[in-house]
Amino acid sequence: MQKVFERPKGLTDAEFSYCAGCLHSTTHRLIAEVMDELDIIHQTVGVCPVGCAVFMYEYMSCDIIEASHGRAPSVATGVKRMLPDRVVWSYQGDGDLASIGTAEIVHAAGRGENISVIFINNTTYGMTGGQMAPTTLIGQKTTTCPTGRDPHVNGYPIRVCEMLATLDGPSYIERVAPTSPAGLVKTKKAIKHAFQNQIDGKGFSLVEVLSNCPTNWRMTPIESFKWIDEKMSEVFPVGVFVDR
Ligand SMILES: Cc1ncc(C[n+]2csc(CCOP(=O)(O)OP(=O)(O)O)c2C)c(N)n1
Ligand code: SF4
Repeated sequence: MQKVFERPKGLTDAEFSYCAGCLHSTTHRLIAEVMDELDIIHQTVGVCPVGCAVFMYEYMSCDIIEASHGRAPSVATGVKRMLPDRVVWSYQGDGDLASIGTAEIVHAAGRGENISVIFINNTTYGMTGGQMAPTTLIGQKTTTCPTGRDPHVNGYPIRVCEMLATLDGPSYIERVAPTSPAGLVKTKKAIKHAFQNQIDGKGFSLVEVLSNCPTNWRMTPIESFKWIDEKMSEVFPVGVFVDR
């Protein structure tokens, strides 16, 4: 019998610890599929964040390094500069990348480091109980803003792609939403483009994935996909911001 669908080699046999319907799992799979297709598992180094993806080293077949709070782009920079023949990617949530690691991501992008960054924006600190993140939408309720984000008290959401796109360093920046079959195909294509850019020596790439946190959003997975498509993508529009 012909096999038409199988577990990518880029994933280990470990079971994901993510909540049901969480797009962290889907995005892991897409990264693994891209590593398979580019045949780069044995020359790849991933850098994990703090947050729910902290256990990513259990799931990926490539080498993985754990970085402390927000420091993943700096760790990835060090690895890539020491081992320029490796494909080096970081995987970071919005609490990790857009809050604690703001300086690291801005300067790695500004330097045009030849690394690929996968940025998971779920508008919340998932792992630590759903606190407000720099990407939390105006009016969105979280455990630390139970009446909804008020811009006069809590400030406005930060758009990472738009902000980094003002710099000369990045070679590729795209925001995607894997909430539909078409969105999944686009997300995988974007991740592959970010990895290929690095292999071609083009410099810094970042793919922002509009993601969900059904647990802390208090939604079913299907409701969370709808919320991404209807509410989140209004503030964080999908599209290509830089490709050169
Ligand atoms: C003030 C503060 N500093 C540091 C931490 C440590 N910490 C643990 S998980 C995490 C980030 C979680 O959010 P995110 O990066 O969005 O990942 P998610 O869990 O949503 O995937 C942080 C910052 C913390 N909880 N609070
Ligand atoms: S807490 Fe949220 S982000 Fe973390 S695994 Fe569960 S659904 Fe995903």
